[in-house]
Parts: sequence; C-alpha cells; structure tokens
Amino acid sequence: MGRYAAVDLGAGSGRVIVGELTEGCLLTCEVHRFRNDPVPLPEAGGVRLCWKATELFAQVRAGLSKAAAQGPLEAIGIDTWGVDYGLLDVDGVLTAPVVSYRDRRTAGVPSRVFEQIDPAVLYARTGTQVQEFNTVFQLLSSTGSRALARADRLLLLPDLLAYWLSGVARTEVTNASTTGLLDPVGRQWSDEVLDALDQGPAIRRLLTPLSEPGTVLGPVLPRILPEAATASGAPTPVVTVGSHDTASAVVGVPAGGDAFAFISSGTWSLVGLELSEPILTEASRADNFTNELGVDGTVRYLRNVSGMWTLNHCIAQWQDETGQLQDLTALLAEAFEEPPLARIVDLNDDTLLDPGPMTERINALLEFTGQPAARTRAQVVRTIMDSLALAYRAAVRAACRHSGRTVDVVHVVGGGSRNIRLCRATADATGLPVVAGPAEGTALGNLLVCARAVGDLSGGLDRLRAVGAASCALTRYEPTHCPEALAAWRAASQTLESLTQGK
Ligand code: LRH
Repeated sequence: MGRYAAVDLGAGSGRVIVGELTEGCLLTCEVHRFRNDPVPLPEAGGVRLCWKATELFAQVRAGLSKAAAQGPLEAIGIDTWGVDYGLLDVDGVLTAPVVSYRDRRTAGVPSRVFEQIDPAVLYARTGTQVQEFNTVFQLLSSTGSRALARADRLLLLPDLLAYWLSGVARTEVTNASTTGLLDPVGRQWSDEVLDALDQGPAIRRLLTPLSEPGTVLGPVLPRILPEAATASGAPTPVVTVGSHDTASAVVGVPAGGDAFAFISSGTWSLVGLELSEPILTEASRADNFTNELGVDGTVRYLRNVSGMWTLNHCIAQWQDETGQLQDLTALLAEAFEEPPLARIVDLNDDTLLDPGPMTERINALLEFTGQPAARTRAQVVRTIMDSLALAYRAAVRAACRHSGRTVDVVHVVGGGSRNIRLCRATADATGLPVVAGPAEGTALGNLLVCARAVGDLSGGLDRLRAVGAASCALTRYEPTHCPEALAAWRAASQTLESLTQGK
C-alpha cells in the first residue's frame, strides 16, 4: 500500500529503513547504515566531545536518496537518542558544534542548579530523573558562552534534522521530555521550572513550539532532496514520530493490552512500563525513575540502565589489546560456562560512564565491594550479563511497585533481543516470560507512526502494535522454576541493592 522511510540514529550508528505496508504487515528493509562516532574538538579552554552533525545529515540524505530511488515515499520520520541539541542563530546557522551528552562539561552542574531549584521540586514538575547529561544541565553548563548568547533557537537532534529537511522548526514532545524542562502532565514546557532558573528567560526564548508525534511538519524541501516524492508525485512529507528513540521503540513493542514491561535494549537499556499518567512522588524520584512521554498521550515510566555500553567497551579494549576481532557469540558462550552470579557490579556506577578501557574499572568496582577480581574475559562478560539481568529485575519490580501495576510479560526490543543468553537470564531474574523482538523495534515504531500520520493506518497503539507483531518473528523465553536458581537470583538482587543504596 504505502512506503515510508525511518531515519533511526543511535549513539554508535545510524540507519535508514524503509517500511512497506502490505496486507496488515509492515515489511522492513534497511537501505543505508553508517557509523556515528563523536569527535573531540578543541574549544577555547578545552576540548569538547561533539557529534558530526552536518556529516550525519549528509548520511541521512544519502539514505533517503537511496530509499527514494527505489520507489515513492509517503512519509519520512526521524528518531534519535535524547537530550542533545543544536543551537541556531537567526539565520538558521549552528552557533557551535553539537556537543555529545558523553562530554563531561556537565560534571557537577546538577548540584549548582539545585541551589536555584530544589531537586524535589524539579522532579515534581518534570518527572525527570537527574542525569548529568540532561539538556537542562547541558544548557546551564554553557551559561555565558558565546554560542548560547548568539543562539536564537534550540533544536533537539531529530528536530534539527527534520528542520534541515523541511525548513520547519518544532520540538517533538517525546524527546522534549528528556530535557528536564517539560511538564509531563500538560505536555508543555514547564513555566515553573523556567521561572525558577536564573537562566530561565534566556532558555525560554530558544524553545520552539511543541508537536505531538504524528504531526505532518511539511514537505521535504525540493532543493534538499528533490528525489523524495509520494506516489502522487508531491514532495514527501516529513512527519513527527516518537522522535526519542525509546518512544519509537515502545510503539514497536509487540504487546497486546497493558500488562507488560518493556526493555529497549541498545547501548542503554531503558526498562519500564507504559502508563497513562506520570508518577511524580518522592519515592519514585529516590528510586531514579523518569517519566518520559510516549506516543498517544502515554508516559514511559522507566529507568536508564547502562550495560551494553560497558560490554561494548570491554570488547573494544580486547580488540585493541590483541589486534583480533572479538566474536560476541563465542564470548557469551564462554561466559555462560562460568558459575552464575559470582560477581555483581552496579553498571550505572559513574566510573563506567566515560568511554575507554573498561575491565580495570570493573575490577576496581569488584575490589571496592570486596568481591573476587574478574580475571578472564569470560568472567568479565558473565559479570556484566548477570549484573544487567539483575538491574532489569530491580527496575521491573520497582516500576510495578511505584505504579501499583502488575505485569505478566517482559518485552525485549532492540539489539539486545538477539542476545539469547541475556534474554534467558532476564526471564530467570524477573521470574517472568520474556518475549524477544523485534531487534529493529525503534525503526518499526517510527514507521508505524509514519503510516498512521499520513492516513494509511488508523486506530490506537493496540492497532499499531498488532500490525508490528504481525510483521516480525518473536522468541519467547520461559523463566526457570528451579527453586535453587530462584533463590540465587533473590540473594543476588539483595547484593545489587546494597551496591546501589544511596546513589
Ligand atoms: C537511548 C537514549 C536514552 C537517553 C540517552 C541519552 O538511546 O535516548 O533514553 O537517556 O540515549
């Protein structure tokens, strides 16, 4: 029936995926993939880790151009990771490179901000978990900079790419909910937070109007991408989707009903529940939950769990040290020969946040918490996998506790859904069946919302998810019933709790 293009940018790689709607299924095909590595750039007084924004745009164009060469496109939707943004001057030109959220310019900024606004009030107004890289902290870290003074508009990354494609500057609301400046109840910028900050007026004047997912922004500019056209020959419209990648991933969860937990498993694992209202309690804040906005008025109540980031950097380290490509499947097989739950670390520990060699940092954490060192690669990988499954268990249980909801299944979408051993461990750790797939859940969610935005699909999330579920192969993992194994997971979860207490 129709063809749509999803631009899905992750912090390690980007892709353009075409979806074709036929007989109630969305058939997807990746037409372009590219690396996305931040680059350190000198700046007065230091070095900043930056995204190559214009190069990313060039790759997006190249991918869309390939997609358009294969047939008409009825819509283009863009999603990326959250929090990062570009600043544009009155002429629409970037006033500075787009800084990566992994840059440490925000170190210590939250505590300075809390002199202006009480963290409890900030949470009650925005529902956003404090992470140093939240947009609000990034902005306040560059107070007084020329880039900020010369800026006329702030556009989050997917909105910036959409602006470069269509000339229309809007802020899509699911990604706006990662800024720390949004009121998740009214789904509007939070006047109360902006009023409380010294820099509030300077920030407010940069913010553009908000759009919900599924809004047609406008046709792609013919001078930017002349080849992109619909079946009727008009320039392809750029539409807003869940432009925060996790929001699109949650649309791509092949669930029926609402008794499910989701894990969107990529560089980060985002673990939580889909709710109709945010939870803004002190208990929720203390437990590091965030209320991000979802498609169709929903709230993604979730916790960020790091994990694959740590594993990926271990693998890169071994590759550098040995000069040999590491085979993840073989590493996982060896790791799962090791005794289970022998070592546990808090994967969200600040010391694991920076890129670079990881194994020493993991061993430092093990030593600090009185555990045996992980001496082999298999032991390191097993430590990460067990710790990740435990972190999933903790997040699912805490989300249920805070929301009063019960769930009967955990859906794992994203690259991690291909990791059979992790999926099995997750089923055992949570005590719930795990349904794994689709691995490209984010692109699928993006495409489903594209199709609906231009009228090719109708109905709510249930309907979109039914089409999504019919479009991919899923694997189900049942949890163990072995009492000893269950007891071991219970005991290990108490260890993890003691490691994370007070953080
Ligand atoms: C995952 C993600 C996550 C953010 C992080 C910056 O890709 O969007 O939700 O916290 O990247």
